[in-house]
Amino acid sequence: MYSKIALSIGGSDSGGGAGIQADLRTFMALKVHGCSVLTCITAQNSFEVKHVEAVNKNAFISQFDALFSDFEINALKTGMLLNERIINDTASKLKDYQISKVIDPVMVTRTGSKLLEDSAINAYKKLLLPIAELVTPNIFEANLLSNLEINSKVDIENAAKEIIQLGAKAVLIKGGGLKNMKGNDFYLDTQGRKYWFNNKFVNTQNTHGSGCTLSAAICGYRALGLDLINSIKKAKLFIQQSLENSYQIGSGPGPLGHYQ
Ligand code: PXL
Repeated sequence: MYSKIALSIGGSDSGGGAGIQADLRTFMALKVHGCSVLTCITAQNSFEVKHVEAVNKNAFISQFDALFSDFEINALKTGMLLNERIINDTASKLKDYQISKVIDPVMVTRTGSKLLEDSAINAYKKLLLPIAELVTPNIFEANLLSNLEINSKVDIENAAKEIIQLGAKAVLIKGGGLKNMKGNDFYLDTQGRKYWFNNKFVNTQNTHGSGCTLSAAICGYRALGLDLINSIKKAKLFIQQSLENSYQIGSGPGPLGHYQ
Protein backbone atom coordinates (compact mmCIF):
# COMPACT_ATOMS: atom_id res chain seq x y z
CA MET A 1 0.00 0.00 0.00
CA TYR A 2 1.18 3.52 -0.80
CA SER A 3 4.42 2.36 -2.41
CA LYS A 4 4.08 4.75 -5.36
CA ILE A 5 4.41 8.53 -5.46
CA ALA A 6 2.64 11.02 -7.75
CA LEU A 7 3.34 14.74 -7.94
CA SER A 8 0.89 17.50 -8.79
CA ILE A 9 2.19 20.90 -9.85
CA GLY A 10 -0.67 23.39 -9.68
CA GLY A 11 -2.71 25.98 -7.84
CA SER A 12 -4.63 25.89 -4.59
CA ASP A 13 -8.44 26.15 -4.77
CA SER A 14 -9.61 27.53 -1.43
CA GLY A 15 -13.00 25.94 -2.11
CA GLY A 16 -11.38 22.52 -2.08
CA GLY A 17 -13.00 21.35 -5.32
CA ALA A 18 -10.32 21.73 -7.98
CA GLY A 19 -6.57 22.26 -8.28
CA ILE A 20 -4.12 20.72 -5.84
CA GLN A 21 -6.92 19.76 -3.46
CA ALA A 22 -8.72 17.68 -6.11
CA ASP A 23 -5.44 16.11 -7.21
CA LEU A 24 -4.42 15.02 -3.70
CA ARG A 25 -7.88 13.59 -3.06
CA THR A 26 -7.66 11.66 -6.32
CA PHE A 27 -4.21 10.26 -5.52
CA MET A 28 -5.45 9.20 -2.10
CA ALA A 29 -8.48 7.44 -3.58
CA LEU A 30 -6.06 5.51 -5.83
CA LYS A 31 -3.81 4.69 -2.84
CA VAL A 32 -0.90 6.61 -4.34
CA HIS A 33 1.09 8.99 -2.14
CA GLY A 34 0.57 12.54 -3.39
CA CYS A 35 3.16 15.35 -3.31
CA SER A 36 2.55 18.90 -4.50
CA VAL A 37 4.41 21.88 -5.89
CA LEU A 38 2.18 24.91 -5.40
CA THR A 39 2.21 27.47 -8.24
CA CYS A 40 -0.34 29.96 -6.96
CA ILE A 41 -3.08 30.61 -4.46
CA THR A 42 -6.61 31.21 -5.71
CA ALA A 43 -9.29 32.70 -3.46
CA GLN A 44 -12.46 31.13 -4.81
CA ASN A 45 -15.77 29.61 -3.90
CA SER A 46 -18.22 27.58 -5.95
CA PHE A 47 -19.10 30.43 -8.33
CA GLU A 48 -16.19 32.88 -8.65
CA VAL A 49 -12.43 33.35 -8.48
CA LYS A 50 -11.88 36.45 -6.34
CA HIS A 51 -8.11 36.66 -6.25
CA VAL A 52 -5.07 34.88 -7.70
CA GLU A 53 -1.52 35.25 -6.51
CA ALA A 54 1.60 33.47 -7.77
CA VAL A 55 3.99 31.79 -5.38
CA ASN A 56 7.30 33.65 -5.62
CA LYS A 57 10.14 32.17 -7.69
CA ASN A 58 12.31 31.07 -4.81
CA ALA A 59 9.52 29.31 -2.94
CA PHE A 60 8.34 27.72 -6.17
CA ILE A 61 11.74 26.30 -7.20
CA SER A 62 12.58 25.19 -3.66
CA GLN A 63 9.60 22.84 -3.63
CA PHE A 64 11.00 20.91 -6.62
CA ASP A 65 14.47 20.80 -5.08
CA ALA A 66 13.14 19.49 -1.77
CA LEU A 67 11.13 16.73 -3.45
CA PHE A 68 13.62 15.69 -6.12
CA SER A 69 16.50 15.41 -3.63
CA ASP A 70 14.65 12.82 -1.54
CA PHE A 71 11.71 11.08 -3.22
CA GLU A 72 11.54 8.81 -6.21
CA ILE A 73 8.47 10.16 -7.94
CA ASN A 74 6.71 7.72 -10.31
CA ALA A 75 4.57 10.12 -12.36
CA LEU A 76 3.59 13.77 -12.36
CA LYS A 77 0.94 16.12 -13.68
CA THR A 78 0.75 19.86 -14.17
CA GLY A 79 -2.41 21.90 -13.63
CA MET A 80 -2.79 25.66 -13.18
CA LEU A 81 0.54 27.32 -14.08
CA LEU A 82 -0.79 30.89 -14.31
CA ASN A 83 1.99 32.71 -16.19
CA GLU A 84 5.02 32.49 -18.44
CA ARG A 85 7.53 32.66 -15.60
CA ILE A 86 5.98 29.62 -13.88
CA ILE A 87 5.82 27.69 -17.16
CA ASN A 88 9.49 28.47 -17.90
CA ASP A 89 10.62 27.36 -14.45
CA THR A 90 8.44 24.23 -14.56
CA ALA A 91 9.83 23.23 -17.95
CA SER A 92 13.44 23.70 -16.88
CA LYS A 93 12.88 21.64 -13.71
CA LEU A 94 11.12 18.83 -15.60
CA LYS A 95 12.93 18.53 -18.90
CA ASP A 96 15.60 16.10 -17.69
CA TYR A 97 13.30 14.21 -15.32
CA GLN A 98 12.42 11.02 -17.19
CA ILE A 99 9.04 10.02 -15.78
CA SER A 100 5.49 10.06 -17.08
CA LYS A 101 4.28 13.66 -17.43
CA VAL A 102 0.60 14.50 -17.87
CA ILE A 103 0.14 18.12 -18.92
CA ASP A 104 -3.34 19.49 -18.21
CA PRO A 105 -3.15 22.87 -20.01
CA VAL A 106 -5.44 24.72 -17.60
CA MET A 107 -6.49 28.07 -19.13
CA VAL A 108 -10.09 28.90 -18.21
CA THR A 109 -12.65 27.43 -15.79
CA ARG A 110 -15.97 26.11 -17.04
CA THR A 111 -17.59 29.17 -15.52
CA GLY A 112 -15.36 31.46 -17.61
CA SER A 113 -12.71 32.61 -15.11
CA LYS A 114 -9.28 32.97 -16.68
CA LEU A 115 -6.58 30.88 -15.04
CA LEU A 116 -3.71 31.66 -17.46
CA GLU A 117 -2.28 34.92 -18.74
CA ASP A 118 -2.59 35.26 -22.57
CA SER A 119 1.16 35.58 -23.12
CA ALA A 120 1.64 32.14 -21.58
CA ILE A 121 -0.07 30.13 -24.33
CA ASN A 122 3.02 30.17 -26.55
CA ALA A 123 5.19 29.06 -23.64
CA TYR A 124 2.92 26.02 -23.26
CA LYS A 125 3.38 25.16 -26.92
CA LYS A 126 7.11 25.69 -26.96
CA LEU A 127 8.15 24.26 -23.60
CA LEU A 128 5.59 21.90 -22.14
CA LEU A 129 3.93 20.07 -25.02
CA PRO A 130 7.30 18.70 -26.23
CA ILE A 131 7.93 17.03 -22.85
CA ALA A 132 4.39 15.72 -22.37
CA GLU A 133 3.59 12.02 -22.35
CA LEU A 134 -0.03 13.15 -22.57
CA VAL A 135 -1.74 16.54 -22.85
CA THR A 136 -5.41 16.77 -21.80
CA PRO A 137 -7.07 19.94 -23.18
CA ASN A 138 -10.78 20.63 -23.08
CA ILE A 139 -12.40 22.00 -26.25
CA PHE A 140 -11.53 25.60 -25.41
CA GLU A 141 -7.89 24.79 -24.66
CA ALA A 142 -7.61 22.56 -27.75
CA ASN A 143 -8.83 25.52 -29.82
CA LEU A 144 -6.14 27.81 -28.37
CA LEU A 145 -3.37 25.24 -28.80
CA SER A 146 -4.32 24.22 -32.36
CA ASN A 147 -5.72 27.54 -33.66
CA LEU A 148 -8.63 25.52 -35.09
CA GLU A 149 -12.29 26.16 -34.43
CA ILE A 150 -13.90 23.10 -32.87
CA ASN A 151 -17.61 22.42 -33.33
CA SER A 152 -17.76 18.75 -34.28
CA LYS A 153 -16.23 15.31 -33.90
CA VAL A 154 -14.13 15.81 -37.06
CA ASP A 155 -12.88 19.18 -35.75
CA ILE A 156 -11.76 17.45 -32.55
CA GLU A 157 -9.80 14.85 -34.54
CA ASN A 158 -8.13 17.57 -36.63
CA ALA A 159 -7.20 19.62 -33.56
CA ALA A 160 -5.65 16.49 -32.02
CA LYS A 161 -3.42 16.09 -35.11
CA GLU A 162 -2.25 19.72 -34.75
CA ILE A 163 -1.46 19.24 -31.06
CA ILE A 164 0.61 16.11 -31.85
CA GLN A 165 2.51 18.26 -34.40
CA LEU A 166 3.47 20.56 -31.50
CA GLY A 167 5.46 17.72 -29.94
CA ALA A 168 3.19 15.99 -27.41
CA LYS A 169 3.54 12.17 -27.46
CA ALA A 170 -0.22 11.81 -27.01
CA VAL A 171 -3.29 14.00 -26.63
CA LEU A 172 -6.71 13.43 -25.08
CA ILE A 173 -9.23 16.09 -26.08
CA LYS A 174 -12.18 16.19 -23.67
CA GLY A 175 -15.42 16.56 -25.60
CA GLY A 176 -17.49 17.73 -22.60
CA GLY A 177 -17.55 21.37 -23.79
CA LEU A 178 -19.63 20.42 -26.87
CA LYS A 179 -23.34 19.66 -26.49
CA ASN A 180 -23.48 16.15 -27.92
CA MET A 181 -19.95 15.10 -26.97
CA LYS A 182 -20.36 14.95 -23.19
CA GLY A 183 -18.44 12.00 -21.73
CA ASN A 184 -16.70 11.43 -25.09
CA ASP A 185 -12.96 12.11 -25.31
CA PHE A 186 -10.65 11.61 -28.29
CA TYR A 187 -7.17 10.10 -27.99
CA LEU A 188 -4.38 10.33 -30.57
CA ASP A 189 -0.67 9.56 -30.23
CA THR A 190 2.53 9.79 -32.26
CA GLN A 191 2.19 6.13 -33.26
CA GLY A 192 -1.09 7.02 -34.96
CA ARG A 193 -3.26 5.15 -32.45
CA LYS A 194 -6.70 6.77 -32.18
CA TYR A 195 -9.58 5.99 -29.85
CA TRP A 196 -12.83 7.56 -28.85
CA PHE A 197 -13.33 6.92 -25.13
CA ASN A 198 -17.09 7.00 -24.74
CA ASN A 199 -18.39 7.03 -21.20
CA LYS A 200 -21.85 7.42 -19.77
CA PHE A 201 -22.80 11.10 -19.39
CA VAL A 202 -23.49 11.81 -15.72
CA ASN A 203 -26.09 14.53 -15.49
CA THR A 204 -25.00 16.74 -12.59
CA GLN A 205 -24.25 20.44 -12.01
CA ASN A 206 -21.50 19.48 -9.60
CA THR A 207 -18.54 19.25 -11.96
CA HIS A 208 -16.09 21.64 -10.27
CA GLY A 209 -12.63 20.11 -10.59
CA SER A 210 -13.54 17.36 -13.05
CA GLY A 211 -10.69 18.26 -15.45
CA CYS A 212 -8.16 18.26 -12.61
CA THR A 213 -9.52 14.96 -11.32
CA LEU A 214 -9.27 13.27 -14.73
CA SER A 215 -5.62 14.26 -15.30
CA ALA A 216 -4.74 13.39 -11.69
CA ALA A 217 -6.34 9.96 -12.02
CA ILE A 218 -4.45 9.27 -15.27
CA CYS A 219 -1.22 10.36 -13.52
CA GLY A 220 -2.05 8.21 -10.47
CA TYR A 221 -2.64 5.09 -12.57
CA ARG A 222 0.60 5.76 -14.47
CA ALA A 223 2.39 5.99 -11.09
CA LEU A 224 0.92 2.57 -10.25
CA GLY A 225 2.47 1.19 -13.44
CA LEU A 226 -0.49 0.86 -15.82
CA ASP A 227 0.17 1.74 -19.45
CA LEU A 228 -1.20 5.02 -20.81
CA ILE A 229 -4.29 3.67 -22.58
CA ASN A 230 -5.37 1.59 -19.57
CA SER A 231 -4.67 4.53 -17.27
CA ILE A 232 -7.06 6.67 -19.33
CA LYS A 233 -9.72 3.92 -19.37
CA LYS A 234 -9.56 3.52 -15.60
CA ALA A 235 -9.42 7.30 -15.03
CA LYS A 236 -12.57 7.78 -17.14
CA LEU A 237 -14.36 5.24 -14.97
CA PHE A 238 -13.05 6.95 -11.84
CA ILE A 239 -14.44 10.30 -13.08
CA GLN A 240 -17.80 8.74 -13.88
CA GLN A 241 -18.07 7.32 -10.34
CA SER A 242 -16.81 10.55 -8.73
CA LEU A 243 -19.43 12.54 -10.68
CA GLU A 244 -22.11 10.11 -9.50
CA ASN A 245 -20.93 10.85 -5.92
CA SER A 246 -20.61 14.63 -6.42
CA TYR A 247 -22.32 17.01 -4.01
CA GLN A 248 -23.26 20.66 -3.55
CA ILE A 249 -21.67 22.81 -0.82
CA GLY A 250 -22.23 26.40 -2.05
CA SER A 251 -24.57 28.11 -4.49
CA GLY A 252 -22.54 27.17 -7.61
CA PRO A 253 -21.26 23.87 -9.04
CA GLY A 254 -20.09 21.54 -6.27
CA PRO A 255 -17.07 19.24 -6.16
CA LEU A 256 -16.72 15.58 -7.11
CA GLY A 257 -16.93 12.82 -4.54
CA HIS A 258 -13.55 11.14 -4.88
CA TYR A 259 -13.97 8.78 -1.96
CA GLN A 260 -15.60 5.63 -3.26
O1 PXL B 1 -10.18 23.14 -13.29
C1 PXL B 1 -9.05 23.87 -13.45
C2 PXL B 1 -8.48 24.44 -12.20
C3 PXL B 1 -7.17 24.18 -11.90
N1 PXL B 1 -6.56 24.67 -10.80
C4 PXL B 1 -7.23 25.46 -9.95
C5 PXL B 1 -8.55 25.75 -10.18
C6 PXL B 1 -9.21 25.23 -11.33
C7 PXL B 1 -10.61 25.53 -11.58
O2 PXL B 1 -11.31 26.13 -10.83
O3 PXL B 1 -9.20 26.50 -9.31
C8 PXL B 1 -6.53 25.99 -8.75
